[in-house]
Amino acid sequence: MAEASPIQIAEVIANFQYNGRLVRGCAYGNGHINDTYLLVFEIAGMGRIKVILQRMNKDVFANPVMLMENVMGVTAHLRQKIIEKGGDPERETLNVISAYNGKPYYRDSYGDYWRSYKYITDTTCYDLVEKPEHFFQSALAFGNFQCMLADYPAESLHETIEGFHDTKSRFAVFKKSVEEDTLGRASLAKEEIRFVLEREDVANYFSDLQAKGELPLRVTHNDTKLNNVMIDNKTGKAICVIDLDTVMPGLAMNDFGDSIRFGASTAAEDEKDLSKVSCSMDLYELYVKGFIEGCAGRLTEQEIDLLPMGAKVMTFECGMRFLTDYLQGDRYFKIHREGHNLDRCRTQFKLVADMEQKWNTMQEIVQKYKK
Ligand code: ADP
Ligand code: GN1
Ligand code: MG
Repeated sequence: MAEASPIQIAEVIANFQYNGRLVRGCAYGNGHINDTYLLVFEIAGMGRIKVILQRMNKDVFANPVMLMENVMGVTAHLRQKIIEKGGDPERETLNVISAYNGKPYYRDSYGDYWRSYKYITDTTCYDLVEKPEHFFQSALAFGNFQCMLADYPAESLHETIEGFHDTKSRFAVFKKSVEEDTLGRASLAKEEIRFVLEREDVANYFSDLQAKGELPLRVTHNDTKLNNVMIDNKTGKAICVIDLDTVMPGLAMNDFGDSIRFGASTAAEDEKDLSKVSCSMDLYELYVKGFIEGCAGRLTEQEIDLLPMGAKVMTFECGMRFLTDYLQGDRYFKIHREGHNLDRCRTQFKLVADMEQKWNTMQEIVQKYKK
């Protein structure tokens, strides 16, 4: 999507229920999907207030109105749970700021959809684990998130992205993009393409079990990157899970796995020096412990046994998605340099290969925390 112009952004700001004088506005965060801005308002006599403004990616989310229905429903549910536990719903879940038309979004004159959240103060989200305790905290938070949504009416959720973690279908799309090779990039990624094609069984693993009706479908987050959880600057606790665009029925193992592929990696997702990339078993173990604890006894024995598979499948799927996007001309994930998606897929495949080496250890660790 082309960048929003200052005139477009001004129109949007004028249409949200903000108070005070705008003193600052800038692009914000490291998300790959939406355009995020931080706005600072000065309210006479009350000081400065920050808010988040986001343009939803309409190429990725076909129906932003339904998406916001999900967000409103899920945040209302979480708010109730947080209040019952004596928590602070202003900081522990996202809070939507309405537009003047009363809706939780604004459609601008260019046809783009925007939404706004209260800024969660005194927190940080990390792109790499700086302190292992943060990663443990994020595991508790994502486990707890699933737990709080265990009684959410799953049938009321819209599927915001069809087949989001249907790895089997994604494999088929990948194969097609290799065959079509519309940009002639396949010759630049021969090794990576071979890596994927050799692992069709990984792509099919959960789909096959699901087809047999063996896996429970839960309300899951589906995008459990470390930078989708806000860590309190003072206490170091993970206080709020954000980026609720993909909350949909899904598999517990995938929420676990997506966190591992990002947070247990010893390097950034787009690191070019692959010698720096591996899956840390210390971080993996911390996350296993935290996630099982956060899920508070809700995971079945089979789900716990399949956690390592979740890590492998999600890492493989994400690498395959980056590679597909590279082959199709970088239309989905935001890129900041040429070959960015190719670099990203390489780190994911390096992680998958490393997990294959460490497979027995990964299984043993999980068994250690199975009650
Ligand atoms: P994307 O889907 O593009 O990843 P996110 O919703 O994750 O978009 O937002 C991108 C970044 O913006 C986050 O990683 C975080 O740094 C910041 N952010 C989003 N919502 C808030 C919020 N309510 N308070 C503080 N920071 C936020
Ligand atoms: C995207 O939105 P963000 O940046 O938190 C993507 C995830 C990928 C991730 C890879 C809606 O997450 O599925 O795993 O990039 N989100 C969507 O970093 O596609
Ligand atoms: Mg995000």
